[in-house]
Amino acid sequence: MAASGGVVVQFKTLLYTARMSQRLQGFIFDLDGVVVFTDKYHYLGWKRLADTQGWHLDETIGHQLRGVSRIPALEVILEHNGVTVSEDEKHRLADIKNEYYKAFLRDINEDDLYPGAVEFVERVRELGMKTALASASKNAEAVLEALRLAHLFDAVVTGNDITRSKPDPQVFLTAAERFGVEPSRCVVFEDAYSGIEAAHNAGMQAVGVGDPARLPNASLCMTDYSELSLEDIIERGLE
Ligand code: B16
Ligand code: MG
Repeated sequence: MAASGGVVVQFKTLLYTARMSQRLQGFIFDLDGVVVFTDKYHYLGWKRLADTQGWHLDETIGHQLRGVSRIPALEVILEHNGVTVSEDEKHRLADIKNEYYKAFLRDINEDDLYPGAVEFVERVRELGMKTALASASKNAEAVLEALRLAHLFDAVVTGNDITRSKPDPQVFLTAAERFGVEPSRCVVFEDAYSGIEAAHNAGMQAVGVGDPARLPNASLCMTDYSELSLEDIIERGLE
């Protein structure tokens, strides 16, 4: 009994040492545009608001809204249009956009999932990594629930848990704290320029999800999860 107990202890020590030598231990996923194509519905919600107000909004401006919290996103659109409104009016307009967005959410289904994302998160978990969902969206829980994704994550941080918009690192630092991994051992998957900045501001590495031309600040960019060599990333990080 004593001998087999000793073997178990040695095995656990070996496993622990192997884990500690790994560069990464925590994988943090943004939601909109990374796990689910709800980024499209955010854009269409803003576009509908802009059209009703007679404001210009195109996809180039739309990309600047990625990852940006609700009121700051509205302020980007107002600034592009040279429009000034009161704080109360900003909240009224943002509420209207949110209703448009929620109407799109009523119909979301598995076709809205980013191909390969769920399988990728499952593999990450099988390899013993901690996983977190970190989104600026106050609607993130509703999306996770509608698509039954919550079980994939050890921690979930949403727009309801944070007070500062990306590029502030708050959303990612909160995720790291919740799943108990040092920020320097975390990697963030992000579709937003501001989100990559936020990851770097948190002292984390970042994989850009989307066109590298719009994510020049990411050290690695991809559009297909099956392109990534997960074991290499875990051992060596992105450098
Ligand atoms: P809500 P993410 C972000 O989510 C979206 O990219 C961004 O377009 C949106 O304005 C923001 O959430 C706030 O969303 O209005 O639903 O609270 O990309 O951080 O998952
Ligand atoms: Mg996003």
